[in-house]
Amino acid sequence: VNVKLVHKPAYHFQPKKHWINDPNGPMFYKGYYHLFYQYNPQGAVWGNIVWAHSVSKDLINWLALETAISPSKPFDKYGCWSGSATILPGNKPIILYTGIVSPEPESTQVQNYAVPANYSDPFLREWIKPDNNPLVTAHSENSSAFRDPTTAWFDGGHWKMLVGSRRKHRGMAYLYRSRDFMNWAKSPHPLHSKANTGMWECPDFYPVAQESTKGLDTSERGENIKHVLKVSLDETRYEYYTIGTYDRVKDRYVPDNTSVDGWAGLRYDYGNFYASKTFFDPLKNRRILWGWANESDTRDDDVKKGWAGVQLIPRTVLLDPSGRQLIQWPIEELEQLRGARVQMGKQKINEGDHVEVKGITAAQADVDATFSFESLDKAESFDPKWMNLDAQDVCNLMGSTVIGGLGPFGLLTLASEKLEEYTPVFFRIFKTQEKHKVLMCSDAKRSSLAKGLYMPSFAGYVDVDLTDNKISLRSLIDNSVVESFGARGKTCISSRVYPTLAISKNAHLFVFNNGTEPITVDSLDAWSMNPPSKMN
Ligand code: DQQ
Repeated sequence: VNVKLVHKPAYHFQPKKHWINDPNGPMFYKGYYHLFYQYNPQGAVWGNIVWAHSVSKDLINWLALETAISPSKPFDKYGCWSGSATILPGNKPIILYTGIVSPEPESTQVQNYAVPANYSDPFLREWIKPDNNPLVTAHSENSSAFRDPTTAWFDGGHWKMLVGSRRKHRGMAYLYRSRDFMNWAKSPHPLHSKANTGMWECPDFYPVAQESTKGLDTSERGENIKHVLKVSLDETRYEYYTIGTYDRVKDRYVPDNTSVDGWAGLRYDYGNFYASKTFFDPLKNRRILWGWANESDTRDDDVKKGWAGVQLIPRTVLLDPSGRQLIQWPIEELEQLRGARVQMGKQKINEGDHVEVKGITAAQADVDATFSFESLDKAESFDPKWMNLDAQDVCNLMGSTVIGGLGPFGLLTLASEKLEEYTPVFFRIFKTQEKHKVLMCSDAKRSSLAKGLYMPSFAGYVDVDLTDNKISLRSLIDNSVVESFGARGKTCISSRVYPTLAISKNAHLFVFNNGTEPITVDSLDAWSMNPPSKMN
């Protein structure tokens, strides 16, 4: 076994070696998707950050290009941190990014721009950082907490963009406006802020359609549009989003009263997913979300492996018809990597059963299952004490081996033959006063026999009514990645796990049920996943 490579994802986006973090400046230009990302060209730990660059025709097969932006000028001498791309009129991309102008620990931050050297090159290989940089410097803002400019939107007269920040412990997104994209003025108040959330990294702000499944360009205006504001919370390393209304005259954003604004807010992903960013894809009229998953082994492991960090599979993002949340789904292009396929016929899974899904490479697979049950009667009651806990704490208490009524049921991914190791992805359905509550878990607790790993019981609730007594689960398994989508993308959870036995050919996949109520697998399709080829 090659210890360096055994956990390396095969079909998730990753450079050959070294450290990667945030996805930056995703965009579509002249037939190609571009992805930039924070990268350390010198090692497998964070540092020496540049913008690495890859292009693709389908978001799956990639070609790595030269570094796009790296420290060289006074305005970015100590680092080229995260930022975004905007397509200006005449199909002219421009990048806004954070430059670091003083060494740690201050790491003073300014906002810069870069433009392509040659617009006729669809790969946009070479980027220029003009001498009138920086465009924006901090004044009253805290200059050590002032970064990650968004894609700009045009309101008819002005370009507007956000920069993430904080004032003491209040997280905020400052709004800047400009007529010419060069001279920027800060709006008298932030677009939005929230007490006790700390530094807002990588804000993202975009419109979503209320009565259509089309994604919207960032500058789109009109009827039946809501807005999404997502922030990445530096202190806990998780993100939350709200859905709300944007007043483009007052330049204020107000979250709906159905959206919790703060630590307990909705998350794109209840697992390992951070510094995400969306972009509008004009080719297929969709909005696509990129998110980064870091490692959850040790820093020493990363140095030994020679690589760290992965981009999760890009997801299309839509507003749920309820208007209360988003729906995410892996881009359809992923399906081209599906190889050998197995199906499980309708099958009953009784309490204590686990049934193997054979005939695929279980360490690299795409699994899509729908489970059904006779009724909700047997659901166990939800302990009111748990109302004050995170879903993650409830999953930690009520794990996959704790017998329940309706559930726990789901998949045992990356399992060793005798179940010394496994990462269960499952549902557990509770009765509450009003109706019921559905918990979804991706529990790394038993994922590995190795020591020193971070093995959290990630979990989120799923807002479904279950009137048809059915719930679906899709998991993308990729050696050390388990990326799962509950109820067709209502709740998503990504885990990073490092089995010692359940690796390569020795990894297994099972369906299980540890609830007293029998579960039926209505359908289950599983595919071995091929690695992408280089872009051709
Ligand atoms: N990563 C970048 C910052 C950003 C942080 C530096 C989020 O710009 O705030 O690599 O992961």
